[in-house]
Amino acid sequence: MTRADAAAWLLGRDRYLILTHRRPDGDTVGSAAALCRALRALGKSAHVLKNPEVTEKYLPLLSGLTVDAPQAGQTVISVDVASKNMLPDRFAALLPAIELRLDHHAGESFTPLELVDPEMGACGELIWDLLNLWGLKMDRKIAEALYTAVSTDTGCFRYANTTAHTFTVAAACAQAGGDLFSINQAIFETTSLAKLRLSGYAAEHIRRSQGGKIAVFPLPKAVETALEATEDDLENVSGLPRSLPGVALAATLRENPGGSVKVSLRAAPGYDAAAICRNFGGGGHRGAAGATLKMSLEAATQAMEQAMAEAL
Ligand SMILES: [Mn+2]
Repeated sequence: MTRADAAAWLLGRDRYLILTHRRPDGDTVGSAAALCRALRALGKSAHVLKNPEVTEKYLPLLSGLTVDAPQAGQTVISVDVASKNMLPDRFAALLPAIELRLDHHAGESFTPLELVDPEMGACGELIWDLLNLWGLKMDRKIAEALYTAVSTDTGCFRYANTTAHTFTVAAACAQAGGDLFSINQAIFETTSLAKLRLSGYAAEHIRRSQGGKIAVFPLPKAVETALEATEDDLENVSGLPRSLPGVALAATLRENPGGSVKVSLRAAPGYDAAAICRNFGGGGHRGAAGATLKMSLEAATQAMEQAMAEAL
């Protein structure tokens, strides 16, 4: 679909139920909140399906917008959900009901209709384009939701996915009266003791190879527990190995409860994180991608080190 197609399609329907992804980040939550408020401003009924994994930092964005359970006859759409595996388990039964996916991940198609633009640094940028097509003016709450979406997915406008369009959206959020300073303080400046301890652990356990071009950070579940790290504390843990000088490919590996290992891979410009992750059934963007490996943490770490070395 083009943006105009999606805008018209959304205008022609009602009773929206918006789905966010597993381990929800600022982009999926901010995009869902902004789209929900925009649809309501258009006179539609719209809700975001409650995702219990949303952390305290992003929960206020969804205030007054969520419902606990789906209802019959709703128009179900997803935002920032790259693949059906990214749907929370409790949303799985809704998969056949999702009519439209709004996203910026190239990933696999899993809905009859989709508006996907991998050129966008954040899904929130796509939502802003829809608002413009509808001629909607952002209010402060929409502006703060969209700013949260675009700032988090671009690492506060530092990652390679940041474009002029990203800044245009951010400027519009400022113009609409969003309290951007408070968002920046809460998301990018404030840290926690657990986060600082995590950095300390990372400094001692990141493994470097290929002359420092590759860095991997295996993080055992037992360590997360011992450091009392919450999902908020761990949100940007994949940035730690990448922060070392000279690193071209950086992977952070976390143990899932079921015994599998979740890999977050980051690549410097000129390298393709998604291509490496596809070897393991995953995917994503050139700069940032992920995969789930059904093996021990140590075996997954070695498998990633080998795949990354081959990709250099
Ligand atoms: Mn995103």
